[in-house]
Amino acid sequence: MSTIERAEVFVASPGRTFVTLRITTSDGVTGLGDATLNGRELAVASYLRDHLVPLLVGRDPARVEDIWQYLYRGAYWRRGPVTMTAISAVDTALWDIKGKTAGLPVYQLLGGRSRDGVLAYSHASGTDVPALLDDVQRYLDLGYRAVRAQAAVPDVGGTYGVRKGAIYEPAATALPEEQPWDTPSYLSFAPTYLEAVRDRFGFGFHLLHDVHHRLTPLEAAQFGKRVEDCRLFWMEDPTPAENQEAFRLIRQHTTTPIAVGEALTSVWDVQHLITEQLVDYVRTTVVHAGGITHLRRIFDLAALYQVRTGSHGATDLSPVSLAANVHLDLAVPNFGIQEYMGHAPETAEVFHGGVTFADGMLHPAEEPGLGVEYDERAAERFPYQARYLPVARRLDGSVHDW
Ligand code: CS2
Ligand code: MG
Repeated sequence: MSTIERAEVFVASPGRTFVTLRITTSDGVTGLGDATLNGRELAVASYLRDHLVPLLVGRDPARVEDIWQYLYRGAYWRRGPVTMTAISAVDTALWDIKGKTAGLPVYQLLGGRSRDGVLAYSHASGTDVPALLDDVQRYLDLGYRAVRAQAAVPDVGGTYGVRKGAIYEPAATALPEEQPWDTPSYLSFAPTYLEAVRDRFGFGFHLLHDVHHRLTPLEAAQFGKRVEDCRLFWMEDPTPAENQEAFRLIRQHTTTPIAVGEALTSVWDVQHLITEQLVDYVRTTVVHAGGITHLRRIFDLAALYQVRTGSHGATDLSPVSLAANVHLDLAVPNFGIQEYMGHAPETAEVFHGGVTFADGMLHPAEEPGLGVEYDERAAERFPYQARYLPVARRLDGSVHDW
């Protein structure tokens, strides 16, 4: 019987920081897992190195479910982003190994193809409306059939989601940047630029928008109602989701579809949202919601309530978890859409292989496993750089949700 011989944790910053777990079996088969938690990455690296790796060596790598249960129930202190991201990385690496051992791409182990490709959306943004419209045009020209639109709010300074360089990366400073936020200005301005996008480009593609946890339930209801004629594919994270019941008020006032979940890490964190049909898309991902093993449970629960998937896919999710998500996206019956922002060129120097994009769709690699390899020699050229996500403050100086 093959056993887990070693598990290594790599922390490097090729274009941005990624934490990567590599498990190697006694047969020499390797599997990769993404353990990146933007702004708190060393906590996960330590959870893996100091607490999980000693428990993995010597185990049977084929026992994916048993190891998941062992790590989840055995922690006693359950759930939360650090614990679940660490478990996600182990789980993803074991699925990679299982695919390689079976000689099959992971999607074949998940029931095979349910669709020809995985619909993707990417991020258009601008410091003003003309710049946003140019960026939407760019993504449509690249073949995207779904585009997210975000623009800076005039006279309020830093706004969520506006790209500064080639790749949108919010964790950009050695200490948290404090960005101003003003809800009334956003509520007045954001609907106008979403309308401007529809006025310019029509309704022949999916338009998405990320509110990024910034509104109260009533403000979110106002916003959703105001943009109904824009026919958004979804408004994302309209209000913080700790109180899942808060979404009922939004639901009562608007038919704009709602997507929630990128910051949620277990089925219990989205259970009420799904079973009460308070959302239309669940955004949980392989890297933060317990790996393929747990994410497929979330997606199966969602399918019972006609909630579709819409997994997170920002630059802080590595090519490993993006690949794993696309394998799962290809197979699940209630797939909705997959976020895909691409990565910096330096990232591709370290992570070889993964998903391909063509004609608005993503495709996993066909080779056994997940189809990604990690080049640790190349990673040595990109030593870890601590970076923080911004903090938002209202104009009166009080902290707001970033
Ligand atoms: C955003 C993310 O992609 C999204 O929908 O919410 O970019 C998010 O801000 C980052 O992943 C945080 O690290
Ligand atoms: Mg988001």
